[in-house]
Amino acid sequence: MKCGFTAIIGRPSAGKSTLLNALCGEKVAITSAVPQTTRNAIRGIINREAGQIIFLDTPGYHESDKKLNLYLKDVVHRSLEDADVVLYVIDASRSPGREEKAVMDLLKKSGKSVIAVVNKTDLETPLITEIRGLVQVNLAPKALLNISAVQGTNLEKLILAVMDECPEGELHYPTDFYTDQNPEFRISEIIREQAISRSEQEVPHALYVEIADMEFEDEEEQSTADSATLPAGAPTGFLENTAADEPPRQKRRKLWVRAFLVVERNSQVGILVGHKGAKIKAIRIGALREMKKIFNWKIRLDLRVKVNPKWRKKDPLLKRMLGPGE
Ligand SMILES: Nc1nc2c(ncn2[C@@H]2O[C@H](COP(=O)(O)OP(=O)(O)O)[C@@H](O)[C@H]2O)c(=O)[nH]1
Ligand SMILES: [Mg+2]
Repeated sequence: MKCGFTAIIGRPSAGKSTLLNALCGEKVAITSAVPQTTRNAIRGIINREAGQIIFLDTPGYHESDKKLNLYLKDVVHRSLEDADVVLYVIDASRSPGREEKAVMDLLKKSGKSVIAVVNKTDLETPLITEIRGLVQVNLAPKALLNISAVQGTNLEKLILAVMDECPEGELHYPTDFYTDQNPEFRISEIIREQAISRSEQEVPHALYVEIADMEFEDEEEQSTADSATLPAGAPTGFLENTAADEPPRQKRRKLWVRAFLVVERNSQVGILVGHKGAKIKAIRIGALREMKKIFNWKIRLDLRVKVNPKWRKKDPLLKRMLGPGE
């Protein structure tokens, strides 16, 4: 069997997270028209007869010396180190320029096998030929494909090309897993996505989600909180979206989540709360709707906003959120 780790690398907004979701057939990474919303290395797993590919979605690679950006860049570097194969995503709707060249240089230096994809070809932009030429000359990838993550064009071809470059080995995950992220992380990302899509200007980047509490209880038989509490970092993968397999109306588990949208300034609190609380309500309802698609739990969400001044400059917090920095 083949089994390999593949880092998805590219500039902000190239469509990396959208592609990961399309490949996995499930939402494992949040996506947004706002650049730089992916902050961690998100894993999505796909299984085929030939083997298993574990994709790592990464933050967009771009040059900046701000502290949060340095951490994000480090997430990219570490994913690259861990990868057997690199899936390089280029946006067909944006002129390549110096920034794209910087990404190509980074990939070349890594010495990894690269599969390159020109994404958003559904937009039929005039840049496609130029981009393909540039990638061919600078990187000479193992394969170069035109794709559309949104329309699902050429994705099986892409999977075959990546699988070809994966080493032989034992599978890392059971074949029915599509992610290894725990529910707490997925829920915090869903809430963040909903907040991002409903706020603008500086708010999306000034925002993180803190899950203060998560507890399970059975709907009919109340179990004790202790035995029902989700262990932190519980490995899941989780097949909790198999709603159809569950017998109907039998003690569906109820999950109670208490979470905070954390921003940097008092002025941002108002933006997220909205007039008479309309904004936060919309975020909460949107998040619950997305969670329902993934988890077969009855979920109650208590969502509030709080301030943590200048959190993007705080090393211990960034370390906890994103792993060790440089
Ligand atoms: N037209 C088109 N838009 C896309 C495609 N893939 C992604 N996008 C859009 O590009 C934006 C950025 O996508 P995202 O996956 O968050 O980019 P990332 O920063 O690379 O992870 C979103 O608005 C997506 O809907 C595609 O194949 N075609
Ligand atoms: Mg992303």
